[in-house]
Amino acid sequence: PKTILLAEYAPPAYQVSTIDLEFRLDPHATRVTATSRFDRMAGAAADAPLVLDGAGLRLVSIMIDGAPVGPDRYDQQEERLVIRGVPAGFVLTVITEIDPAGNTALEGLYQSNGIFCTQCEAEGFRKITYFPDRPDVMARYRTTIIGDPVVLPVMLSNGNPVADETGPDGLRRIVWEDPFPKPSYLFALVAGDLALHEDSFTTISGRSVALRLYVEPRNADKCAHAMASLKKALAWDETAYGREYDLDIYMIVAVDDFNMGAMENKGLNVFNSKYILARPDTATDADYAGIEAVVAHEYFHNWTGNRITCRDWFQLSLKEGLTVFREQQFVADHQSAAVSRIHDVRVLRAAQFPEDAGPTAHPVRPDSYIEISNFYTSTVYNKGAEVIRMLHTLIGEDAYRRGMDLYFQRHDGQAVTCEDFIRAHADANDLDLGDFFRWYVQAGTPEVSVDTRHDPDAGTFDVTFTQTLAPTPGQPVKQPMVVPVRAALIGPDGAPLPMMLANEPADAPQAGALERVLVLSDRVTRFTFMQLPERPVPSLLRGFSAPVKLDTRAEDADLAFLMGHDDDPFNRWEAAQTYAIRVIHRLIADIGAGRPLVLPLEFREAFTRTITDDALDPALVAEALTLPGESYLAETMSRIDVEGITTARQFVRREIGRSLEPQLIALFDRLEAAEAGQPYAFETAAVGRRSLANLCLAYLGAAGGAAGLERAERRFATATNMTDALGGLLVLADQPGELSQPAFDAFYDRWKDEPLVVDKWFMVQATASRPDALDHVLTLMEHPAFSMRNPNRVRSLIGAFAASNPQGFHAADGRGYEFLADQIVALDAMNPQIAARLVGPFKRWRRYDDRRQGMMRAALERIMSRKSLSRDVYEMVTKSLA
Ligand code: BAL
Ligand code: ZN
Repeated sequence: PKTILLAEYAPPAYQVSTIDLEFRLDPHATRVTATSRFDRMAGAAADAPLVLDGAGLRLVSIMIDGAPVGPDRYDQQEERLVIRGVPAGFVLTVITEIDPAGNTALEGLYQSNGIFCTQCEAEGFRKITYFPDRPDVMARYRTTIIGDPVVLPVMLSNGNPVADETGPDGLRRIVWEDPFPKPSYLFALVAGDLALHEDSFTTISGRSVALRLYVEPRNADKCAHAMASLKKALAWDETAYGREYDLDIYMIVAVDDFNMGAMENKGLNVFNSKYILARPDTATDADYAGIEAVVAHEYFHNWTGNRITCRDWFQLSLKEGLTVFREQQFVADHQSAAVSRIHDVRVLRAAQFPEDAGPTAHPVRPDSYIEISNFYTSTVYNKGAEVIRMLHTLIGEDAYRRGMDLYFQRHDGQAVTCEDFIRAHADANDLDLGDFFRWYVQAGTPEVSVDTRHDPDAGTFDVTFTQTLAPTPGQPVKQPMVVPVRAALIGPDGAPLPMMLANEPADAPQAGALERVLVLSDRVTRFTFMQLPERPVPSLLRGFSAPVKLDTRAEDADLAFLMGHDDDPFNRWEAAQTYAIRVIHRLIADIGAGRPLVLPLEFREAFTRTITDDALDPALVAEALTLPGESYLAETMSRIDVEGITTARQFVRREIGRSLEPQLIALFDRLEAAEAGQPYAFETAAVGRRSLANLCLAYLGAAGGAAGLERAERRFATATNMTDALGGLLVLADQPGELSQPAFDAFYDRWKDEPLVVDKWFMVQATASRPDALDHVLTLMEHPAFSMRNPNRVRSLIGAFAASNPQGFHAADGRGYEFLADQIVALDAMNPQIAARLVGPFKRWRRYDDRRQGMMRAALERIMSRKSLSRDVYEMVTKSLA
């Protein structure tokens, strides 16, 4: 497979102004006629051939300006069609035939439960017709869909319907026109038997927009939350970014088989049903939150992605990082801001930090790829969002808005680069952001260490930051990054102190502020603060103002102080996490040395103070008391100790559950009583209460006491919403079979007709801690409800086991590795994108002990030895082995 390089980007020789697409729908033989107007670009050679992308197509015919083009004029290559001797301007008509029902890769046009639907990002359009399938070719689309109206009563494409008639043959022809030029990746078509949930929104300028949500008829009662989320998103983008929706119809379709979470096709989003369907008894609070976030995310793409798109796929973060940041701002404004920031950081640490430290580390703007589908990564999305957040922090809200306004004004209708985005902010505010751009081009997570020195006589407090950035594949030497550190100095009474820098005029912009943004731009940066006779406790990187690993070298006592006093809720949580990580690391060392395990008294006391403080927000208490996940703990160790992490973490959970049983029961009962009789509402306070109640139950379950298990059984059996039911089930799942199996059986029996709930049933079992974890997964693979063709199901069972059941996956006999390798090979023949995602758990193989390293490498080599691997899996495996 060929490596594509950013350095080799060249603009297309021909542009397309309009494309007229006609689809004669048939499950196995859909005929596609594409008629496009091409014009040679200024500067292109007169004999430049026309290069079209196409894959898996049956070519029926080609015409130029109505005249057939014979095989002597074109070469049909594996994924390209090259036509020679074309005029400067012409109309090309290509007829192809495709097999949607046989399309298991779910790229291009395929069927999900009989519904025709498309997924064209990044390079799926080439599986529909021959076309310059690249984002810098933007054309106006007119789409005719021809099908049997009895089987396909709903037929949709981008834009507005402009004609609709049923012919004497009984077939319906509907024509859609999208007035906005767009790249092929934003094309969409849907046809099937779908129920409509409709509403409307009046935009800021008074236009009425029809909002249409299409789902399979059995799901008609699960649309209200997605629709409410969509309306919030339309309103929010008007006030927060001054962006109004631009078409008369906004459509969303939910399908069960979907590789991604959702897709922002112009005016016609197609969604994984997981991010649309919700009813209190079928969806958890986390599902409700996910729906609100993803519906908003796809809507925000209308401006950041669709109106202004990427010049090439290396620029993916131009739209994704920015849109994730916009989504995060929206969520912070609608849910708990502190909790949502904690969640952002949890995701970053669990997924992106390991990626940055592993064999597939790449910059936010990658400079090479083999298969672009492999670059829909946490680095491009989540670290990309952190980069926009840092820009916002560095220049401030007003300057950021000026920069965004200029970006929209300057580049509307264009396909642009990350440089264009940063230049808009620099030009709008007369700033030099050249060094900041390093965040786009250098991979790796900077490590920042802090040294402090207090001089009571002089009343000065020095804070010295030292940053390092380790080499990553292809980048042996790095420049220092521009790191914004939001900071405060907390006095002994818990109040933040004025921050005066030495040699700073009293009227300097941030002089004396209680919180400041300190900017690190060199390897070592020192700040001296004045008028501090008593040593303050620094609160650094507040709100996680930069995606770095910060080592404050704080004493345990300082961490305990910040846990109780920091006025930044994120840093209170962070202090608790840092403290918990230290405790777990010390326990891991004790396990290694054969010492008896003891939970430190001060840690237990800090924990007790937090759960018994009624003044605290339950949601934040739940976050503070949730131990760092195993993946992040693994990330904090140079050599990952699988058994040590699990044993130490389990020990802490069990000890807390045991030693604080009365307090946890009292708190759980109080929270449950507060909820009793209340109808379910996805509302911040109620979500916080459910979250904390389930956490109490989890600790009680870890201790295994009768009172806790009785509560888990009762909650599972009597819950009226899925959040509570799952809270109970998760506790029962880790208990012996006589407790867990009846619960699983009852759950399946009740929910077997709800695919998204059945996914949960698979996932809870795949991640349960049980000695026969792999054998149980193998049994579940034979269950009639399991299917390799459904990505959600694969993620729920195989993906969840490999990524979130470390005891099972990393079992010392290596069977977990063999299992995953087998599944990757099997899936690669069906759905390469999903197969490549499953390689993820192998990527960190060099961080494990020698025996596991050997077994994981052998599993990767076995995959490599297969003939005809997809580009997707080939790239992930070769990079992992390199
Ligand atoms: N563009 C792919 C799906 C998403 O990030 O919105
Ligand atoms: Zn996106």
